[in-house]
Parts: sequence; structure tokens; C-alpha cells
Amino acid sequence: MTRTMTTEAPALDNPDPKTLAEEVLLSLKYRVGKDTTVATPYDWLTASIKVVRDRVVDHWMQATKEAYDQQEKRVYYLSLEFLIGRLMRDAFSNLGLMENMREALASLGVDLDLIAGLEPDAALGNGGLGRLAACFMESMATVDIPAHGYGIRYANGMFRQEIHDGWQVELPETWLDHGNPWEFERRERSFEVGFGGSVESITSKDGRLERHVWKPTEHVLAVAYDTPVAGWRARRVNTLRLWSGMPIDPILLDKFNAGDHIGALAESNKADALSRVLYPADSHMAGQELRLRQEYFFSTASLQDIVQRHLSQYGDLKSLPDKAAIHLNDTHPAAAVPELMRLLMDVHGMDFDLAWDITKRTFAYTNHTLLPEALESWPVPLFERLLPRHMQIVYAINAQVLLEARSTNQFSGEQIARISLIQENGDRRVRMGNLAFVGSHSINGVSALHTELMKETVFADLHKLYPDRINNKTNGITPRRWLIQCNPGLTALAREAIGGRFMDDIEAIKDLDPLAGDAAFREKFAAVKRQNKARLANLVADRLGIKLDPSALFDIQVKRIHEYKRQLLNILEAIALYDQIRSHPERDWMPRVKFFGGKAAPSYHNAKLIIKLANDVARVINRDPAVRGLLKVVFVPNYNVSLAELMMPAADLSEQISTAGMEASGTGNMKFALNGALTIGTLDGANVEIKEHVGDDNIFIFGLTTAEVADRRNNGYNPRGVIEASPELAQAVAAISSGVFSPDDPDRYRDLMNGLYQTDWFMVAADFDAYAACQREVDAVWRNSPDWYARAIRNVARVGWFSSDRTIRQYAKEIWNVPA
Ligand code: 4GP
Repeated sequence: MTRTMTTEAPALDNPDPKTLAEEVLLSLKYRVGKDTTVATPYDWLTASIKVVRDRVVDHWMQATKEAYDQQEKRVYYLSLEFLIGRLMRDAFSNLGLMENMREALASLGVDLDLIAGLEPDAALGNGGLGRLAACFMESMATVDIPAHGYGIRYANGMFRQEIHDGWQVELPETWLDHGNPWEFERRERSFEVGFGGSVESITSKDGRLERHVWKPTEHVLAVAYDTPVAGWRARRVNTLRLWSGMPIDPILLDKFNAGDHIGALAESNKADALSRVLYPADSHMAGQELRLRQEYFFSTASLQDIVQRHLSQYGDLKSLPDKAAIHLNDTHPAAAVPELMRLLMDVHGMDFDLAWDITKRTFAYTNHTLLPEALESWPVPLFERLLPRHMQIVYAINAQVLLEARSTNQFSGEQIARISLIQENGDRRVRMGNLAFVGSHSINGVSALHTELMKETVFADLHKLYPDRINNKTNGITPRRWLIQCNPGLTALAREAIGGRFMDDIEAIKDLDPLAGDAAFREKFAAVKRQNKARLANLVADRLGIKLDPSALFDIQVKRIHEYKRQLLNILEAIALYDQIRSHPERDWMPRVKFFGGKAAPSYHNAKLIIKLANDVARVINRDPAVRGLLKVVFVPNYNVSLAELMMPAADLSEQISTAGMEASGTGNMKFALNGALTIGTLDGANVEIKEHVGDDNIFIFGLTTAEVADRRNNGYNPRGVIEASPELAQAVAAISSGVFSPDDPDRYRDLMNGLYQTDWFMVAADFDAYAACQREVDAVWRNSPDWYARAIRNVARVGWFSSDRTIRQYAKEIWNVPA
């Protein structure tokens, strides 16, 4: 069943600016406790948020009640990361209050943009999968699915990045310093979480095993904090419930009284640690004990909450799969599989078979990366020590799965070993991917290519055993944040040209397509782009003191710094272009600014070195008078959601240049295209589908395909030969190796460059010439401005499909079995 969206908003009251101004004043007085004479900008921010939150709450309660009364099936999205960013604009815009609120605040002498800029950027995620979870929350509310997001309320989210002398420096992000006006603390909604201890077997009088009882030795509380998430036009408001760790006894008084002041706080510190920091690992396994504790902590709290809600409404857990779809965002919540089994068997008395059937029908799992270093596995001794009962359950599940596999007579011993939940070679480890897979009825990849690769690589054997489970759900982005809010200029232009239907159904943006041929429209489009570029140029001038010309081509690569994403390829091309500009000053070069932005995991040596290299190269190129401003390189520090909102609308060219087969999907590629940037990219992740939608003429594709990469790797790739055969590349590599960009430390990049010569796992050298040639094609099209903007408009018009509303509807229909 598809509910169509109309432009008619459901009964949204639309208070005039005067009413809103009064509400803000009351809020300032009674909620914040200040009057206008002493109010700081933060006070105005808090007062304004509370006004809009009150309105959200009305819709929230209504939605909650409806879900209950109508016995709707609920979706529970378990994710260790929610990269939500700022929420105020989102709420204003989704409730249709933006303009009136702006006027209301102006009448009080307050600038909406100024206070909006003070709202902390809630960075409870690393990048890809965390931002996806945030887009999904907004889309689930928009397409009217009753849903709860469950995660951790990290006191310190993603670190703040500063660049000192070109190096990344990590500083704690303290987003809660001014409190969090969005959330509701629910002390009464808390659950006990245990760790360690032992398992007791309870037997009946006749010696039969009745059940197991886990007796943990450590106990903490998980306390709920709720943030309402409003969908477009507040059609529905859902809940993001984040857990915070609390000690059961805040202080152990007997220890304190005995003089052990530190020991008295030990419990408290342990509880606090659970929700203190987000591990800054993107596509990389975090590996420490605290991480496994965090994973279990939020999984059990969420499940206890879900089970309690279900029981209070339906009285019986047998109907759980009919009324609850629990989604595992990557393997981080995979401990939920044995935890649900434990709750069903040990607490609610079911037998294994029934519990296993319910578990599989309830869970679904999304895989977000094929990188081997990101596939989670935990040492058996650690798992067993922290979660002894879960270890037993994992063994029991494994026995069942291996029995099924063997009984088909289709698998060799080696294949059986790969299907096993336990890795036996080397140290014994619990494989969380396999656990999530076998415990779920649906396992999805995040782009068509990625899903096929999942079937062929990591999950090949499990796919053979359970061929109906793997399916694809290509990622999407919410067009509210990533077009309507972040690009008001383009939104207004599109409304003027084709009406506002696209705001309710983003696929209607395709009506812009014919306007690519309209010179007057193209000019207006170019003017909007130019304004957006000027905004970014101002930010760069303010923050970095670098002056940029908004008429230059803005070429942007923003994402986590990772070798497979190949920022290095982009930097090498910048150096090659720099050489060319100097040696051929007579050519008609098109001015270009290459922007970089992104964080490196603090322990990822090469990624941090690549940041330093980008900055070193920027310094040399930007200062060289021979370049005559034709090329500038800018590394924008502390890339986060708010910066993305500024950068996406300002891009002419979007860099999506990962080694084919390595980027599961990408979502930045979608944000850029929707804001009118042309993509230069490899046939990787969702680029493949973006190409199909925008058409071959409106995207720049280069480089090896996935099959060619595999082929090269298997057949003795010789990067040295490749580098030596490419004069431009050889010169760029030689310049870096010889210290042209690091005169203070000429050897700084020696290992990095040796890596290119010797292994070049990411095929930077192999793709260099194709990439450089493709960039010159970009220049040629850019030179013909009407042609460029026609292509840019077609990008906007043709990527409406990459909306997270579409993705979520597919999840709803094909995985969760809920109406949307
Ligand atoms: C990311 C993938 O790297 C990215 O391609 C994808 O678009 C995103 O998930 C959402 O599906 N993976 C991660 C991770 O964030 O930590 O593995």
C-alpha cells in the first residue's frame, strides 16, 4: 500500500510572526529564566527551540497515540551512530515556520541565521552510516512510518578537527555544554544492563534442564533521552531514543567512608564511560573492550524497551515479528541477536526453536562496507568474559546453522568454516557479520553494485545457504535538509519555474529537465550557484584568510579521509596541473579551486599524512605567483554536517573517485548532484546508478572497473612500471618524494610514495592518467558555460530518485512489511 503525498499539509497551524514573537518572549522568560536585557544569543536559541519543540510535541503525542490505538507495526532502527547535525532549521522548515519565525525573531532584534549558527552540530556519528541513519529518521517520519531510532547519547561525539601547521589535531567536541534543549530526559525509562559473571542452569526435580539464568557481576543503568524527529510538514513525529550510562549507586558510601574515595566512584566512572565517547572509526573496526560494552549496552537497553512496550500492548511475545521490525544498522548492534534469544528463552520461557524463529522474523540487517578491516569480530575469551550467556547462545545458534549447512551436502569443509559464527584459525573470534546475517530474514546492501559484491565476496557462502535473504536498497538522502534547507536559492528558483510539487515529492523535480535548454533559466541557475559559491568563499576568507574567486570552478572532495577514497589521487592531479600551468603559461587554463575536507581516524597514520600533504601542497601552490591564481587548493578544517550544508550547494564538480568496488554506496555523491554539481567519478557504489539516472553525457566517468581492479590485483600489478610510463604522474610523485612540498622535512612522504611504487593497493597510479585526462574534459565543458549549466540542471532534475523517502518506502515494503 502506498500513501500518496499531496501538497496539502495536514492541519498544521501557522502562527503569525506576532504570535511567535510572543511565544519566544514567554519561553525566554519562563523556560530560560532570562529577560531581554540580559539574554545572550544562546538564550535566544534555547528559547526559540523550546517554542518549536512545544509544537512538535503536539504532533508527537498524536502520532504515538495513533500507533498505539491502531496497533500499527513499529520500526526500530538500532544504530550506534546518528549524525543528525543541527536540528533547529530542520524543525522550523518541516513545520512550515521558517519565514514567520525569522520575522518574529527580527522583530525582537534577533537574527535567525546568527542563532542558528550557534546550535551545536550533534555529531553522534562518523560519516556514512551515521548520516544515513539521520536521513532515515527524517524520512520515516515523512512517509508516515511509526519508528523509533535507538542509539547512544555520547557526551563527546565525533572529535573536532583543527589543523595545526597542516596536521590534524583532535579535540573533544562538547556539544552538550549549553544543555540540549531538544531532548527529554526519561529517568523513569531506565533498564539494567549486566556484564560478566556466570550462568546458572536450573534443573527440574527429575533432573531436566529447565532454563539458564545469567548472573552478571557488574550492573549499570541505561537511561533514555528522547528527541522528537519531525517529518516534512510534521506529518508524523517519531522518537530518537538515546541511552546514557548511569551507575546504580552513584557513590559506594561504604568505600567512601573507609577512605577509598577513588574506589567509591569506580562504578560511576564505568557507567559514565559507556556513553562518554563515540569511537572515531569509519569503515574500521574499533576493537577495544569498551566498544563491545557499548554495543551490548545499547542493544540490550533497546530490546528491553521494545519487549516491554510490546508486552504491555499485546501481552505475548509470539506476535513480536508482526508488530515490530528491528533493523540492525551494520553489525554494531549484532549482540541484539543473542540478547533477544536470551530474553525470549531465559526470561520468557520459550524453547530455542520458537525463540529462533521469532528472532529471525524480527531482525533485518544492513551491511555498509566490504572492507575486511571493518568487519567486526571479537575474541572469544573477551566475549565470553563479558557476555557468558550470549556466548552459549552464539554456540547454540552456530550448531543449528552448521547443521543446516551440512545437511544440504553442498558445502566443503572450507566453506563450512567460513559460514561458522566462530573464526577458528588464529585466535578464535566471534564474527559479528555472520551473526547478524543468520539472525536476520533480510540482509541488504546499499547500492546495486555493493549488493552484488556482497553475494560474491564476504557473504558468498551464507548467500548460497540462504539465497533469499540478500537484497539491495540503494541509499538515499533527505531532500529537505539536502536541498530545501541548505539551498534556499535553488529551491526558490525551482518553485518559480515548476511550482512547489517537488517539495512534497522530490521526483517531481524532473520537471526542471526541459529547462536545461532554456538560456534564461540557465542564467538564473548560474546566478544561484554563484551566490552559493560566494558564501563558501566568504567562509574560507574568514576562517583561513584565503581569497577565492567565485567564478572559478569549485571542485570539491569532502568525506572521511581514507586511502580507498583516494584523496591522494586528487592531490597528485593538483600537482600535475600545477606543473602544467607553470610549464605552459600560454595555454588558456580555466581557474579552479580544489577543496578538500574530512577527518581521519586518529590512529590512521596514512590518512593523517594525506591531510598534511594536502595542506603542504596548498601552501606551495597558493603562494606561487607563477600560478596567477589559476589553481588554488584549500583544506577546510572540521568538515561536519553544517559545513556540508554550505559546501554541497557551492560545488561545480563533485569528486567521487574511490577505487572501484570499495565504496559501498556514497551519499555525498547524491547531495552534490541534487545541488547541481557534475560528478567526476569511478564506476563505484551508487555512482553507477547516478550515471544511469543522469545519463552518460552529464557525468564524467573514468578509471578501472571493479572487475579490472580485481584482475590487476590478481595478475601481478606493477605500479612502478605504471608510474614510470606516465610522465605527469612520475613528476608529481618525484616532487613529493624529493620534498618540494615539505622542505622542512624532505622525507616526510617517502614511505607514502614508496607505498605507491611498491604496492599501490588502491590503484592510484593505475587510474591516474585516466583521471587527469577526464579532468581536462571537465575543463573543456566548463569553458562552454551554457553547456555546463545545462548538464548541471539535468543533474538536479534527474536525481530525485536518490531520496531517502524512496529508500525508506522500499525498506517498508520489501523488508519491514509496514505501510508507507
Ligand atoms: C559507509 C560507506 O562507506 C558508504 O559508502 C555508504 O554510503 C554509507 O556507509 C552508508 O551506507 N560505511 C560506513 C562504515 O560508514 O563505517 O562502514
